[in-house]
Amino acid sequence: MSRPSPDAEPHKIKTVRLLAFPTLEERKKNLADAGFNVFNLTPAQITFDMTSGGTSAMSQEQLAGQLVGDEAYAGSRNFEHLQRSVAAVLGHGYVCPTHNILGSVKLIFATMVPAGSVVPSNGRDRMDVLTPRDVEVVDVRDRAEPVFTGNVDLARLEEVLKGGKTPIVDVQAFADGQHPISLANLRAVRELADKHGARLVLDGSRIIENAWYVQRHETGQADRDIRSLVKVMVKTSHVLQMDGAQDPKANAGGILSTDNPSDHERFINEVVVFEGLHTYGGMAGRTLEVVARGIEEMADEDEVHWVMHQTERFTQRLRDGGVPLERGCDGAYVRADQVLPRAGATARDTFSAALYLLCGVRAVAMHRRGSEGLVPVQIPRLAMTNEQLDQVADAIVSLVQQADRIAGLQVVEEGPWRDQMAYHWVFPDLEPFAFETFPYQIHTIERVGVLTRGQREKAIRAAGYNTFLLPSADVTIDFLTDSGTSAMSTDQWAAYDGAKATPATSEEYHRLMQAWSDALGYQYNIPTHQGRAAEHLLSQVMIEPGQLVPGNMYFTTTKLHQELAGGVFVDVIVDEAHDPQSEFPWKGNIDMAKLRAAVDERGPDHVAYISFEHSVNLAGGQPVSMDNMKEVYAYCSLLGIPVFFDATRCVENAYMIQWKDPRYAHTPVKDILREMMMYGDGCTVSGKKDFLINIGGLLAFRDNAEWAEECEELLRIYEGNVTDGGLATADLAAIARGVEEMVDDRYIRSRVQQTQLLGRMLQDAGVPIVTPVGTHAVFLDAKRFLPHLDQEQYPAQRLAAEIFVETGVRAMERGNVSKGRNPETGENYRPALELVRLTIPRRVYSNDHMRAVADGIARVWEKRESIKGLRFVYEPEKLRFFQGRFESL
Ligand code: P70
Repeated sequence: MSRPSPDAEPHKIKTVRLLAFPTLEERKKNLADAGFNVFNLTPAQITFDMTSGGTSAMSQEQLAGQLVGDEAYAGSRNFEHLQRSVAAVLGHGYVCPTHNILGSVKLIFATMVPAGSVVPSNGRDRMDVLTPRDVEVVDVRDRAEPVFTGNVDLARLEEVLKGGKTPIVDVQAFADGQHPISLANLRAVRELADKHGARLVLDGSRIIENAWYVQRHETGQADRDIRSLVKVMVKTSHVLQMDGAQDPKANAGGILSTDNPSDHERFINEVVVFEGLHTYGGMAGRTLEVVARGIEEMADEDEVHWVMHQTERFTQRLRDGGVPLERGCDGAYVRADQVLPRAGATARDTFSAALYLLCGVRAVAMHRRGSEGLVPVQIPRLAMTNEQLDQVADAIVSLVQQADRIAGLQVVEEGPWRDQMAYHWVFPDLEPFAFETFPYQIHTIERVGVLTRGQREKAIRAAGYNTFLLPSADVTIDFLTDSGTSAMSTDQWAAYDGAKATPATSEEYHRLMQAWSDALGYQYNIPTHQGRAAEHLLSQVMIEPGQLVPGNMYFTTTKLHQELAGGVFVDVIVDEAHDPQSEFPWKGNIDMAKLRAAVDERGPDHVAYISFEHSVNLAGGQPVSMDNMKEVYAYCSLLGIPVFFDATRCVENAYMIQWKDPRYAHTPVKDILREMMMYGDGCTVSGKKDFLINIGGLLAFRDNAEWAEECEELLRIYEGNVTDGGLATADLAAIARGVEEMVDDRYIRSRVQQTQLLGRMLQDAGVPIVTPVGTHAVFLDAKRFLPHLDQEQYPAQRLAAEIFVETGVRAMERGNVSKGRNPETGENYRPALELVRLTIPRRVYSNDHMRAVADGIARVWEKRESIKGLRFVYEPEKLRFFQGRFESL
């Protein structure tokens, strides 16, 4: 098939689960406590748990489905949904739910396979549970077949069938995770089964992966989509069994489906004995729903191709690094016996223990002890980025290179099952492997828009060439803003769900007060519904009409509220901030000379306060240096002028200090932030950015009770109660957690470095951007990008539209359109900076997304000369950038 391998996830991250990074010392202790058997470790002790069963990231629709499980004993609507999705996707008319794949196996054997039967199978991994059932399982896998290594040796099968003791033929799609079967072979098996009166039972737990393999490698199947291949495979079997925790991406559950009413009748009469009733089969209602939705979604072509691309890439990287392995459909199966020949019978568990010791990754062979020396390193579907997988692969490569330092585990306790094993070990002296990656895994995904170029052309015309007017469902990668767009963590959701709502005082309020004062060190903390609400209160309380408010570049809402209170904004930012090509590292700084001049001209009494923004948004996310904060504060406090921070992006600024100021290189961001905040008297915050929440704001004062009281008075009038600021109790809980997560050094480093990465890739392609790259966004310089367009032709507006058409990326114009017209002359302002902002939401996109964006914009850059300007067809008087509409010149 000519389909190119995908360049980035066809989805964004909806919810993250934070990862643990145990130190080497902790890993040693954990291993010893676990009897050196990594099966006994828990996820809180593990960085990456490389197993695919029940560990997939769900879609947001599946997650939502958890809450519509109707948990009825009989005839639940979730069961009806399951019937519909099985019929639609698998094509079977009857379905019997089971608690998991073992439940399905149990029903089949109880109803169809009498003791003493001979069961031919192309898989080995069910031997553990089949042999104790007094059946003989015969391996009929065709070892001579090079491509479809899961094919059944038909001659051998016929031989077995002729013995007359074979009621079912057991065929696994992607047997043991490693061996795909061809459609032609499956059909031939069916014919033989029919001829000899046996049932073909297909284990479709990995049917998606098998369908993908058929599409790629079987003659004549390249043009069929995954969905139709899945259906054909299912319809070729008599009975389908499926593990809900594999392809349907649930955390448990299973199904048995068929078209044969009498087989179904046998299942449902047996299900009551072992599993539950035929309409829930041992699954919770919510699991039924998640499985039903998972089956509906699992054949999504783009998603399947992404998952398989990840697997191939991962395996290839291990191979390139010299790791002996067998390829799997869900990861790599490492030949531990070849890596650690001296370890003998304990090679697999020794490999697992050594890998955990090296880097905190768990890869574990489970079930019964056996002779095959493979350790599965499976990829939890959709849950990891390529970058994380690359690093896991590199860690394994490093382990293999150090293999001669590793002695085998010594058995202390044993049993037939792997979980019963316990060992002694002398820790080998390994060079540890440290991860440098997002400190979270993907917990839930949200599918993104997948319009064609032609459809996007239509969409942008319909939106009047204004990216604000595009429906987000049409957008592939949404870089409009980093405001309110963060992915929440599962801990935040847990706090959110656990909050006890009240319009009065809540535990969540107290917790939030504690979190804020821990993070910022301020005594008086007032919640608001978002940033501009805090700006409103502060401006009303602190500004007397006619007073100056010097600040380091304006922000729209901030300046508006200062002006509504009668203040006069004066820009005292350093000159370098206005130069998109200056490499000055602290372009957010206040120019002391400009500040002194403003104060001297009117006298300190006529200055309301200093409006001091961290990581200055409109300058390009440019940081303020610690020295500058100190100097401004030292100067102002002598004169009695208060300093208030706009601390909306204070953590990003703190990270820039850690990164760029050698004196702080080893200071945790949490401590840098506390020091920064000491050089101010209070702050306003739009919590929708750095504070990792979707709604909320803060107004805080370091120690001035009087100001706080006056603000609270206004808060009661305009916002809500002093104990919620107009926010839901649940959101208070989510903010409190977000404030703890935002100062994690790994997190904030990966956040800002992702922005840097995008900037570097664009620069490498020659695209003109504002430098140095700031913290939350990369700004394209539209004047240099489209020099043939006059500012009256709105080059930044057109560029943003063009980027959407070429790439599906939504950006925001920050130039002539945003700045507006001079009310006196009616002329456009023609600002110095004519920019397009690519703003990166937090924890939402992978670095592959960044690469896709950079490649797409590079394509626009290549054809820049053909890009024409725009003219207004509808121009609102105020804030015209939100609703304005254009047509192409
Ligand atoms: C953005 C957003 C909001 C913001 C900010 C700073 C430094 C205060 C606020 C207001 C949203 C936005 C707002 C107006 C025009 C365009 C976009 N910035 N201070 O995308 O906070 O939105 O919570 O009231 O950046 O940059 P809030």
